[in-house]
Amino acid sequence: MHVNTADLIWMNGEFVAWEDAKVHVLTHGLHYGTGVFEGVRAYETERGTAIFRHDRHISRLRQSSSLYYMDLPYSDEEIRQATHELIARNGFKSCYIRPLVYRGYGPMGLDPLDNPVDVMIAVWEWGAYLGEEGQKNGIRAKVSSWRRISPESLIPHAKASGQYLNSVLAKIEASKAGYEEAILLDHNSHVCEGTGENIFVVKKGKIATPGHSNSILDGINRASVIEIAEDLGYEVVERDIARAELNMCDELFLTGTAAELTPVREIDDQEIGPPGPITKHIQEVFTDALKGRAQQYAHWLDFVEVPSKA
Ligand code: PPE
Repeated sequence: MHVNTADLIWMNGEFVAWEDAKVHVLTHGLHYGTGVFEGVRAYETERGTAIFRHDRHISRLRQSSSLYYMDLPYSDEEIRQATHELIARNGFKSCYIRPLVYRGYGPMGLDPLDNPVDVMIAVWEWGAYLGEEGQKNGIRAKVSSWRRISPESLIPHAKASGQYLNSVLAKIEASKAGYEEAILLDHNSHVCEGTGENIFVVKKGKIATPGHSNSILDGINRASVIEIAEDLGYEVVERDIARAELNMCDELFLTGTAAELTPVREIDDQEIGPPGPITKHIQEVFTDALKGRAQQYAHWLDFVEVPSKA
């Protein structure tokens, strides 16, 4: 997917031109994957540009940093303000936001503790991650031959750069085989998540999603969708999900910042069907929440002052 460029990127406290936002080739994170990041979205709403659950994303960024022994050298408020200014100065009404905290240029070798902790924030315009057609009518997914990273080797709860090699392998396998997304099982062969999305299974009106001990990334949209579903009166349980439940369910959908809520209409060449009533119901309210049309969830929005571009 090609990146739509913006004018400016925020790097270690400064706004630099997109094409000048460069690092040294011996940057630690480039060699060893020692970085953590976030994926956040800002939407155009009637009351202006709003960042969805910004506080949650910033605290997960700090949590991921700390799990990898990095001290985030900016306060939550500094990160928040930098993001606001970046969106405003790039003149975006809606965009994807990518903060990255990484071990920078310094000593080589696996002990990173003497390397600087560098921080950057980039924003760009990013459309439907799994396609507009997919978001509307559902995607075709395949259970990956790769297992999701195990907590015995890495930290599923951290959104860490190096850990994404696991998602990259699964994504390549699925796309080469002609599917839009891969679903990974955890190290105990229970359903875990997509390469960049959490997963929900609907059967006989009840909703289930893998829990924290299933090696998931604790998705912010996952939490939002659980809250919305419960508010709508649906029962949501977090539990182990067997692989076959993916084939036997009535409805299946994914959630994530990039993917938002994307239904799955086919798994391993078996038809689940077009998006069902529960998926559509939740998707509608969730989309309203993202776009600032749901008063009930207005407290999830962090508004940005964006002057119109000169
Ligand atoms: N699991 C994984 C592995 C994951 O990467 C994401 C987000 C989620 C679950 C959902 O989390 P949340 O966004 O908090 O609801 N994936 C990000 C990266 C996508 C990318 O290609 O880069 C995202 O959606 O921004």
